[in-house]
Amino acid sequence: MGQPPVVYGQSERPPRGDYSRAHADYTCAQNWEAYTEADHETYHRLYQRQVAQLPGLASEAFIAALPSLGARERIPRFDDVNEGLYRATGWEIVAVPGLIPEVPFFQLLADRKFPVTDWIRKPEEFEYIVEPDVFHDLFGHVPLLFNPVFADYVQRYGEGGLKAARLGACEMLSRLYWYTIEFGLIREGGNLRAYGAGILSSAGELPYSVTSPEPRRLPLDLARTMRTRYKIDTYQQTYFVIDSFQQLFDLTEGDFTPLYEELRGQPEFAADAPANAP
Ligand code: HBI
Ligand code: FE
Repeated sequence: MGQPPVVYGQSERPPRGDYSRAHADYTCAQNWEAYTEADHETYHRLYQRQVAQLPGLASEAFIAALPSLGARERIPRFDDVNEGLYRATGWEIVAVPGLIPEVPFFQLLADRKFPVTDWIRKPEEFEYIVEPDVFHDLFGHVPLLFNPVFADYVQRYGEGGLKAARLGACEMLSRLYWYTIEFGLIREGGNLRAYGAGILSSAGELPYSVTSPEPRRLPLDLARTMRTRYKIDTYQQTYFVIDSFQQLFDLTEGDFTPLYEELRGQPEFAADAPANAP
């Protein structure tokens, strides 16, 4: 694994991670001993800031599962998280050096293994990083993997990804990932809440996504989601809202092959297209 992979959404800048540490499936050992006191301090500060604003903005399922990550003061050992996670849903987290190519990414999800980047941002990147780090991957993604229905959705997404790769439909399917697992909103007991990891790990986008009058919030619709472009360097201009994790799981039950065929002939929606755009 000498060469770092080229993955979607990345700039010309080479990725930060050291991919020579990775096995053929892109996983590596979590280099826990290498974290410095400053690294743990960065994690602690990010955690504190985020946890303080979860009530009223984050999904109850997320809030309930967050303590399963362990003490907030230090970057957890992934093996410790796995004891509880495997017991809860049969999922495990595995360390990776950073973003990995789509097919190995989908394969890990299909095997109920969630790849978590093991390095943490530098203090000067506290507010914004271009690549996902351990705070985004762990704090943002892992709590909901303790939810059985959501966990099954992510596995099925991985299986669908392997199929989409064979059909040349990864771009369409990646938009579903983006608008659900990364930036999804859910209606819980009549209230809007965030469940997407990109939102939950962002201090600014968490209140913005739930309360700002600016962005569009549309009911999740597979075809619309797969046709809607997205921005990776600004808050989202469109969010898709679900009513339950069961809805998400049920939506991905069928074979997407005919849908991909149909959508190939149709124009895309801009990231900020109005709800009734043609
Ligand atoms: N790799 N580590 C990592 N994390 C991701 O979220 C990720 C990835 N590689 C590819 C990828 N996401 C995207 O293709 C998703 O759209 C599926
Ligand atoms: Fe993510």
